[in-house]
Amino acid sequence: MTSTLTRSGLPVLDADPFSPEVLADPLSFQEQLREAGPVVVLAKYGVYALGRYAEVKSALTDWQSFESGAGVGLTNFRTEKPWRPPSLLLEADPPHHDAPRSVLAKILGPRQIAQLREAWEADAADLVDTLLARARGGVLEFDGVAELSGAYPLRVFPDAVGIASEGRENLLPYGDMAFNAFGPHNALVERDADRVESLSLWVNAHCARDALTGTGFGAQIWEAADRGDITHEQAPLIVRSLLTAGVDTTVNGIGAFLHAVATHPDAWARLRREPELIRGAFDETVRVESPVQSFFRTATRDVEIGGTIIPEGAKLVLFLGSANHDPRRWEDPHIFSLDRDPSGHVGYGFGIHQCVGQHVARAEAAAVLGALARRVKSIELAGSPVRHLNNTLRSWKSLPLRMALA
Ligand code: OVM
Repeated sequence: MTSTLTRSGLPVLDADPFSPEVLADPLSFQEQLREAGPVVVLAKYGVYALGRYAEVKSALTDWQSFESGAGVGLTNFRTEKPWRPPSLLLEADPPHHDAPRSVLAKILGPRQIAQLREAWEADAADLVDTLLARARGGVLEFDGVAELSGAYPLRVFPDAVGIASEGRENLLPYGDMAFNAFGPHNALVERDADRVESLSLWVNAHCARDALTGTGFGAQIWEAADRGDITHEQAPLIVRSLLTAGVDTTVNGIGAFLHAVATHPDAWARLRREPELIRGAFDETVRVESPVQSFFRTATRDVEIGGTIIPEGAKLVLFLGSANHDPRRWEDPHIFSLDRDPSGHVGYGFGIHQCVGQHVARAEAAAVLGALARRVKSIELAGSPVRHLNNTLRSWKSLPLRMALA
């Protein structure tokens, strides 16, 4: 791998962060990126890249200079057509961004989500009990993705939004497609080209008012439109954000946690003794695994960062996963540790776009991981886990686990 300099003295990397090899194991690319300099040019895509914690965090904070409205993927919405109408939250800037954001932040706020806790814990207990009933001699081998991390969010989140049961199998493929779409038009995007239309039709149909039952998050978004907090035209697109970003993210966060504890038996033993540490442990998982690896921004002016001027209109990619492994910020950054304070990590982003669903993610994780901690004495890998590749997500396709009942 080469690292050369442009005429302005800027380091250039030829490596492709969206290649199958780097997606499968991004740590060495990330180290190369951080070591090359605070701002690097990715030759293959002609974009700037940030891999160090300090610059990633300051670019996330400075939304005036680094806009989201031109898209937070490689595609520049000012010059190229987005694959779907832009998100009113993710792909928008103040002032347009603010009303949708504050409506959704209230609906998904910590108090609101705390009210779901008992029901979600009961659902988690039920899922885990049914799974563990298959144990023989107190031991069970199973796929942690198929049976736990990929199952639990689908069991609670679509109900909380208020969509019908039929067609929920479309949610994970749609999210996978949306997260791939932030990257380049590579084989991962091409593979789903013939599904974009049917998956989008299904998701869009479920954003309509009459497709959303009862008192769910979706119905509450429409009620906010009735109150005039947002327009009725905005409501379905805000529901679409929930259906896009609400499932794959938590599936991968919970999957990352299962992998972390299966490979750190002492941590699991401690979490069983001190279950109040589970929430912090999940945050450490989000830091170390960074289920969302990267997002792009676009410079709104010639703007200096890390001693480099990024020209107006240029795209830059912010590697959240790399920032979360920057040794300039974290001691032994690659190590999952219950003794570390992971706060300040950028796994949920930072600033005005920081994950609006993070209380949902934490509540789901706490429910399912708490249910496991009460019932399972030990967790270990029962085979080699297999990665699922995505241009943005760090994901497991399968996670063979062996659990011993308490
Ligand atoms: C959205 C959205 C928000 C966060 C992540 C994301 C596909 C989408 O508002 O649609 O990834």
